[in-house]
Amino acid sequence: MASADSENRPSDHEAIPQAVKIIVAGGFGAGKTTLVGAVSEITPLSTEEVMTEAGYGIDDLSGVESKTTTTVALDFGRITINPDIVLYLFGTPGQDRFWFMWDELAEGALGAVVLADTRRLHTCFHAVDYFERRGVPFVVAVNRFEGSTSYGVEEVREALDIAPHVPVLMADARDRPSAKEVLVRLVTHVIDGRRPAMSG
Ligand SMILES: Nc1nc2c(ncn2[C@@H]2O[C@H](COP(=O)(O)OP(=O)(O)O)[C@@H](O)[C@H]2O)c(=O)[nH]1
Ligand SMILES: [Mg+2]
Repeated sequence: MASADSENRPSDHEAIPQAVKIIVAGGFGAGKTTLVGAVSEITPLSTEEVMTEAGYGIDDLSGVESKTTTTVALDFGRITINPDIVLYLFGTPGQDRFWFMWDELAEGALGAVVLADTRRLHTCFHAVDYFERRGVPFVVAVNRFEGSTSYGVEEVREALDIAPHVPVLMADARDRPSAKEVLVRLVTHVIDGRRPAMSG
């Protein structure tokens, strides 16, 4: 391995540039704002608003009726994974009526985290499908909510029809180490995917 410590700029030989954009996606109420807030070193910029009639009858609240705030535009946070990699996190707005923003968000993204809500697994179908179609590498983080059926990782993989090479892991979006582990797993997954098979 060539040592290029004097030049700290990313070169096209490196698999990962220094500052990378990561998308945090998942259904409405899956824990996106929570995850970005749990790991961010900077006060996460969030545009959380008390829900108003704007979403009445439009946003699907089944399963999360107690939720009174919603992310209007997006969550933004930053986390340093190691001295070489700083992640910039962009949470997607969960509401269906903001899907038009996804292409904008996905532009230049290294990868994505899809938060799967165990109460409403179907709410992350769109995100899984979207990243698969766009070829954006992603991991699925299964958020365990109290009182919900506790699915195992393999059950969720099967239910969402996730390809075998895509990591699916349990997580708690409220817990910093857990949320950070999800991001590290994503970065590792991206690096593995970019590395030409050169084992041995
Ligand atoms: N039990 C549990 N609750 C969570 C978890 N992540 C988020 N929550 C709670 O679920 C609610 C919705 O989370 P939020 O981050 O606003 O969801 P978002 O719509 O995806 O941004 C909040 O009250 C969180 O405290 C988790 O991993 N486990
Ligand atoms: Mg939110």
